[in-house]
Amino acid sequence: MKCTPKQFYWAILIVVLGTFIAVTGCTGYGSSPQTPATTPAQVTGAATVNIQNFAFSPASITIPRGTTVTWVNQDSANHRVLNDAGGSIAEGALFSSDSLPNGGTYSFRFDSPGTYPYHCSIHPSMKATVIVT
Ligand SMILES: [Cu+2]
Repeated sequence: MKCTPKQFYWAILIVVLGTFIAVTGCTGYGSSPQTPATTPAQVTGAATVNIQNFAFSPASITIPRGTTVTWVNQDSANHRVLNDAGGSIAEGALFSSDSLPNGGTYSFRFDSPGTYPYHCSIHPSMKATVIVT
């Protein structure tokens, strides 16, 4: 088929318009993907310290930050876990349990690296340390 100059003109126009619409209609698709915010990996570790025979076991525990430590009182006597930094949370202690009866538990999540000495406030000779890396 032989095109007249006018038909040829329209054919070019349609191709150009079609290309234009195809390109501009897809600009949203081609936009740069949103880079995900760099959030630190969620560490969900857990560790247990048993309280038995009037001692913390283990007396020294080393954990990665983000780990939740749970103390479990295996003794018949009550014990109370208290960070050495203060007599209570209000007085500067980072962590402080209630007086734990037999079977009682207390959990605290350590988010900052450091060395955290603690003791039993009922029996001050019971001393131990949590080391967070
Ligand atoms: Cu105690």
